[in-house]
Amino acid sequence: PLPYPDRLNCAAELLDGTIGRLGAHRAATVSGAGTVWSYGLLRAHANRIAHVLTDDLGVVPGNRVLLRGPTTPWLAACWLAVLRAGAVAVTVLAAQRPHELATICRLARVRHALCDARSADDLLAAGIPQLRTTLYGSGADDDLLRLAARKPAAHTALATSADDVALIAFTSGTTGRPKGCVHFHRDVLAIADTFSAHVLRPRADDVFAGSPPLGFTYGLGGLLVFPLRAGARTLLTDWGGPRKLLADIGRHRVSVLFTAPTAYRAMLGALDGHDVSSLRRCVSAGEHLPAALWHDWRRATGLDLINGIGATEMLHIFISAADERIRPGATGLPVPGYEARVVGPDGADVPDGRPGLLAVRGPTGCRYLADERQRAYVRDGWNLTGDTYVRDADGYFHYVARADDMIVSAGYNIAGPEVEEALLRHPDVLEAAVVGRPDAERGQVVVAHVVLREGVPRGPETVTALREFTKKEIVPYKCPREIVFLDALPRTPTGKLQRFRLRSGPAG
Ligand code: 3SK
Repeated sequence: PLPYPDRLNCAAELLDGTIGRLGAHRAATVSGAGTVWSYGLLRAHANRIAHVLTDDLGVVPGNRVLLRGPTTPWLAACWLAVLRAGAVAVTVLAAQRPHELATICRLARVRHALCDARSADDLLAAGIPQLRTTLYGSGADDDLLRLAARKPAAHTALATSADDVALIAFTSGTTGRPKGCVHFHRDVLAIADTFSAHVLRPRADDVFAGSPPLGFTYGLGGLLVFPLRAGARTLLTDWGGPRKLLADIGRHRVSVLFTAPTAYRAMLGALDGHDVSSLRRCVSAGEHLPAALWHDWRRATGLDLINGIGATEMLHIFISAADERIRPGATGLPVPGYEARVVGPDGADVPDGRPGLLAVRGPTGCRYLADERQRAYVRDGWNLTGDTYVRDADGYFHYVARADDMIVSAGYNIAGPEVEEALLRHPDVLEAAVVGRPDAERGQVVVAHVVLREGVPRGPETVTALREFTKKEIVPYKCPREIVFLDALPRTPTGKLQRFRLRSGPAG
């Protein structure tokens, strides 16, 4: 167990703790426009906002506060303020629409919202009863930042318990029905003291950047919690595509990068003329990382991608590997502090080399907010993530597919990601998603959805070329029966593929 005291406020640890160890003057955040805040200034902003929350808005410990806005240092200051005040942060994505915001507020009993003025329309349009929304960045008299400017820079963070709720992170998974995942103050530090401390191993002189938003726990950990715990600097700006991220890496001398395989692939296609020599750690999570992409990134940059699997339910990454432990194509080993197994439907261990369900446990875990799906996710203290994995004889974990994405065709089990990897090795293929479509004769048939590189014709000659190609790469029974060309694959706002939409047809 991690040695946390009973009284613990993670936001105080991330600010006062880091300042106590390293001083208040070092740079903490950088905005997209290049404005740098020191740790001292970030704490002062968070403290002033905490005063507004408690003194002006009537927020009391345990109240849930919705946070919505683009990724900026102000959003980070609001998040820290909510936690310092002992309230609970419910950070949502800018892409979430009014009905989703209303559902989240209903499920989490949210009564207050702090919202960037640029993201206000959908929240106000949601017409959420009893929600008191305070805007920041509006310039109005009652703007949060105006109110905060009148408050003292000093504030004593509430002495929350290590097991008090710090945040509720919503996931709609890849299937649509939102679930709130409850995480405690100790969980926020635990992700920094496991994956970050033992696998990522950041330094105080690092500069973090990446694509996931703070409303996705991948971004919250990678771009806020880990850098603050390490006393490092973090660039807080929205994802603006591969070219912008590459330009930011050069401009801000970014050394630690958090993004997903799709973005690494897109960056490879846009690398020319960009200086990425400052990078030293590149983390890939959110989706399966094919071995071919790992090698392509290494060839182009000289850097070894640190693969990992995380989940909103677990808060962050629990299987990963860095440096000499990396095995391209494998996700890695359990992060120190976590245990992982591969089990059958009865919960018994499956022999190494055979596919089964991934089961993990460690300092963080799933606590769904009043949701019956908790029973299926946590069994006998093990979290069943919904992924099919194989563990090899050396203890490495290899991703096969999402458990509900296995295709059974004429009695054969086919993992969509293996077929996708084969397609992605073809130079004309930019993205691929493979699903099973019901078929009277075979049960299911393999259907590939492909995004082609610019300029490649979408005609039958490309279909034939891709089918011939995959037949040389994988056993023929796994090859797609049908290939559909799309402009883009359907994804969640956090970038995860929504296969269920492809199963019901490309327009589904
Ligand atoms: O959902 C994910 O894929 C994820 C990955 C890394 C860290 C956190 C999360 C939620």
